[in-house]
Amino acid sequence: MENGATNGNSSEFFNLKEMPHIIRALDRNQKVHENILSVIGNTPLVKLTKIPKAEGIQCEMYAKCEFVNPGGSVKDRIAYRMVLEAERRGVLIPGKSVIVEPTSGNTGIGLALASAVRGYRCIIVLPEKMSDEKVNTLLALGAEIIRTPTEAASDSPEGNIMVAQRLSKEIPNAVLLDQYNNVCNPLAHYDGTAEEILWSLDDDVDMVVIGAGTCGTISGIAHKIKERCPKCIVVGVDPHGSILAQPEDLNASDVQMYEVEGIGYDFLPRTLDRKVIDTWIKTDDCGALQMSRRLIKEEGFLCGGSSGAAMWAATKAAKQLKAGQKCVVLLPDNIRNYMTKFISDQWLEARSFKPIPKNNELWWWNIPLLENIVPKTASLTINSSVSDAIAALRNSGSSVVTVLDNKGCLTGVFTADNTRKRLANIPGSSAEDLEKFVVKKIYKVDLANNPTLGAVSRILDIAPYVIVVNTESSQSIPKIIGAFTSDDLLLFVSGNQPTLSTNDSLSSKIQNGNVAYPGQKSSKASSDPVQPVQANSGITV
Ligand code: P1T
Repeated sequence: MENGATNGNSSEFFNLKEMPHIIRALDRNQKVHENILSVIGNTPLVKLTKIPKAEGIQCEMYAKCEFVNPGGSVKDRIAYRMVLEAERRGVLIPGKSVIVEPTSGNTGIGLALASAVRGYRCIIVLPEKMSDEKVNTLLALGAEIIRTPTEAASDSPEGNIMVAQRLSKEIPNAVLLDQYNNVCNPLAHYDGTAEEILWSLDDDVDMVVIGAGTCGTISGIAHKIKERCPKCIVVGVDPHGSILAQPEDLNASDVQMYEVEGIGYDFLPRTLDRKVIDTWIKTDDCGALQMSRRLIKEEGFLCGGSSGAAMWAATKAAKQLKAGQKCVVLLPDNIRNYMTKFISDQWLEARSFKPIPKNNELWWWNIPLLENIVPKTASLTINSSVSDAIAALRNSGSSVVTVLDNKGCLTGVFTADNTRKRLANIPGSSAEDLEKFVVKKIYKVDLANNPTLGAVSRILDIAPYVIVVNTESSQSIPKIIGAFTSDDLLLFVSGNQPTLSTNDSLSSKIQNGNVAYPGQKSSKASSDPVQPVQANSGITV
C-alpha cells in the first residue's frame, strides 16, 4: 500500500496521514469570499507549450485564462464594474431597477450573475445566432431573454441594440448600462486585467493579442500596458465580415455571417480606441474554431471560439518575436457556451471545417444522396397563416413544410416540434405571424455538390432532418427537393443491401460513375450518373 494503490483484499480505509503529500502553496490573501462576484478577475496566466512549439514560435507565449471567471468569461469583469458604478451613482437601486442590456451573451451572463446576487430583474436582448447554452445559463440565472434576428444591422429597429434601447424607455425603472458607451467597460480592464498581466510578467510584455467586440478589453488593456511598457505591440483580432479593424476590410460591405461569437461588429463602439492598437489580424471561422479545438486538446484550455481566433492570430503575430520575448494571448470565454456547436465534430463537418470521417464498414457511406430517395415537402409562402401551415403539415404527412419568401427562395421551415414549443412556452404566440414560427437555423445539403449518405448521416446525428436542395439547374433560385430524415435513410439502407460481391467493387463502380443505387426502381436514378465523392461536403447551414 506504500504507493497508494488499493489492496484488493483489504476493506480498510487508507492511512492518509502516512501517504506522500503534495501541498500546494495557499492563497493567503483571501480565506473566504463574501459572494461569487468577488471571485471575478485575478485569472491565471498560463504558459502555452505544445501549440507554439508546433507552430515554430521562438518567443514565450502565455494565455490569460479569462474562461475561469465565475460566469465563464472576461465579460464578468465589466458587467460587475458597470453595476457597481451605477449603484454608486444611485442610478441602479437593488430591488427596484431593471437591468436591460444588448449583448452577444457573455455580458448578459455577467449581468445576470450580478443581478442574481444583488437583486435586480434582468432583461437580456440577444441575437438568434448566439448559442442555446448561453440562453440556458441566462435562464438558470433568472434572466429574461428577448431574441433578435442575427442579420439585423446594429442601427436597425429589429437589431438587439435598438430593441434594448426601446425596452429601456418602455419598462418602468429600466436601466441600460450600455457596454458600447460605458467607460466602466475599458476601465475594468485598465484597472484589472492589464494590472494582472503586468504583475504576472514584472511589467515586461512584448505583445498582447486580444479579440475585438465592444473593444473594451483591448482598449483598456492597451492603454495601461502602453503607459507601463511602451514597447509592447498590441494586436487586435477581428473576424472577416466586421469593420472594427484598420485598414478597413474592403469586403465588409458584403454582409458576411460568421460563426465565432462575441467578436466583430458593423459599427465602431465608443469603447474602441484604435490609436492604441498597433496591428489588426483578420480571422475566419475555420482557422479560429480549429484552433479552439487545438487549445482544448493540446493545451487543456476549456475555452470558446473567440479564444481560437485570438490564438490563431497570435501564432501569426508572434512569429516576429525572438526567443525570450513574451506574448500574451487572451482567452475570453469557456467551452460551456459551445457544447452543441464547435465542440461537436458533426457541427464542424456540416460547415466544412472538418472532413467527414471515413467509414469502410458501411456499403452506403460513400454513396451520393440522389433526388429520388428524398421525400418531397409541401411549400408555403411566408404570407400564409399559421393555421394554413399546420394544415399543410398534416396533409403532407411530412414532419417539415418548407417556407418561401416573396421571391420564392427558401427562408426556413415550419415543423410540428417548433410550433408546439412556441405555442406552449411563449404566451400570446398563437396570434403571431407565420414568420415567428419559421425555423431559420436549418441544415441543407445541395445535390449539386454530391453529398454522400455518410455526410447526411453525420448531420442527422445533430438534426432531426436535412433539407435537400439542388442549385445545379440554371435557375437563380435553388430548387427545393425535400426533407430527409433518419427514417428515410434507414428505409433506403435496409431495402437496398448491395448484391455485388464486395464493397470494393461497388465503390469502384461508384467512382466510375456508372452505378445507381442497388435495388433502385426509379428510372431517374439510372439516368443520374453518380459523381465521385468530392472534398466539399456539399452542406450549407
Ligand atoms: O467586448 P470585448 O471586450 O471586445 O470582448 C470581445 C469578446 C470576445 N470573446 C467573447 C466570447 C466575447 O463574448 C466578447 C464580447 N462579448 C460581448 C460584447 C457580449 O455582449 O457578451
